[in-house]
Amino acid sequence: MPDGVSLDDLLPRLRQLLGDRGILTEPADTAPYCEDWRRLYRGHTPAVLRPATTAELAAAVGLCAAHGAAIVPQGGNTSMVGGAAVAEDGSQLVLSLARMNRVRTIDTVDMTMEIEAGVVLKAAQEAADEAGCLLPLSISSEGSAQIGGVLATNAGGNNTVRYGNARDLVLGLEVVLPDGQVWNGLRRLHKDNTGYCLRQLFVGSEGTLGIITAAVLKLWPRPRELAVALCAVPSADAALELFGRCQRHDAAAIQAFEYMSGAGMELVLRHIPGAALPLSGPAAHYVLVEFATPRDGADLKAELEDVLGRAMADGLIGDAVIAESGAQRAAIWKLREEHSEAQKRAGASVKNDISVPVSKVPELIRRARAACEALVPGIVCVPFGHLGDGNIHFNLVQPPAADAAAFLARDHELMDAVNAVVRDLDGSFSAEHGIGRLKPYMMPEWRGGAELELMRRIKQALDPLGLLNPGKLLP
Ligand code: 2HG
Ligand code: ZN
Repeated sequence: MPDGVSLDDLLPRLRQLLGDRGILTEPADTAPYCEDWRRLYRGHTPAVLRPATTAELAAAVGLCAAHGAAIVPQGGNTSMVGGAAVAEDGSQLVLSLARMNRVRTIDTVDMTMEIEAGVVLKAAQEAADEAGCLLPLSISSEGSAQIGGVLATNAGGNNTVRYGNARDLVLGLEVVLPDGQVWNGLRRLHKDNTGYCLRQLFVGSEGTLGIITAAVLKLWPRPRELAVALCAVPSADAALELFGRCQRHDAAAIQAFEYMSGAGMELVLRHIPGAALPLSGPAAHYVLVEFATPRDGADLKAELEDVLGRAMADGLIGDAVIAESGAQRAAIWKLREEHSEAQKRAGASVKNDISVPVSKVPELIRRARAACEALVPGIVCVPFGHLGDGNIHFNLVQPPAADAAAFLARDHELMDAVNAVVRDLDGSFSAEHGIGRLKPYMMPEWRGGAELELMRRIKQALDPLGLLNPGKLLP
């Protein structure tokens, strides 16, 4: 704890406020909150706070502020950049949103859902589905990630190509400010020009400006038809050309357009039980394309067959399969969604969540691969991701026989080499995972000058004591 913070006084008060279910202090209970999904950071905390309501949360934050105690807000703890990692020195309390997990309302006329921050994304999707609607946010960690964290990091995911990023789905927010005040901005208006757009300030702020406690999200009609295909393609250039053809065929039908490399697919097939390649053999590059529509009788499968058949005749596709059932669709998506897990099981890895203009994705993959192979011979390059919006996860797995710690010690060198290519292609060093604790050091070079200065002023105005998620986002 920072000087002057008395836990002896604060913790009993927090327990009184939140009740025994609302505070964990035993090391065995707090441990799961102190390690991130990638196992890059292992910290220590005197307490995990688990309020059940916005009022409880606000009162707890107010108490912490009065005591000068720092807080790390935490949802599903699935950050790829240590966005919810707690410090090693025991100076920060974890604030878990997990108990605030109610879907408050779904309005099928306004096509909105009001939902609490601790609802797991998959549960939110299912609730929307039961109401005949689609919540189009879809990310690989949706079985654990919670709405609050998803919004605080402005997650992107598989459907950005059609519906935008998390921020594009937010109509309203409820936020607890660093001093414990509650801002209720749970409006569900599509037009509301009444000053600064505060909700967008909090989306993507990674828990450094306020704690998102609830949100109003936009919904869409649930698709009646879905068609998904897995294609083996000869090159990333062919994948890009195929994307262009799908767009020209029917841009509005594309719900996802994902790229995978042969190396990534190989890791999934090796490490993930039940994963099987539904093609005649392995390939160097793959595309997963999904069409969806709320229209009845659209026959999207025939549409997809038509586009893919012509692309095959022109040599853009070597082999392809279109799912015939929901189970086959899920099996194809599993090959894509298990990429991170397979990579984790394969050993130490360095991740680059980068974006470039869509047209430059093939060049990015080529040049970043050359740069990394020159630095670490035998390195396994695993580019995959959201080709349709230009966001590639240019991930790197240690050479099979290498020492994991020695490989990880070179993470900055590898990330900087990839980022040099990204910069040259007018891209971004963080597309959808945020900055967290891993990447603040990159901010001055990429966002320095007036941009970083503005961010610092905003932080200072909202959280002058620097108590919310210290050490994240800003250098
Ligand atoms: C995905 O697209 C996630 O599956 C995770 O953004 C990517 O492991 C990663 O780097
Ligand atoms: Zn992704």
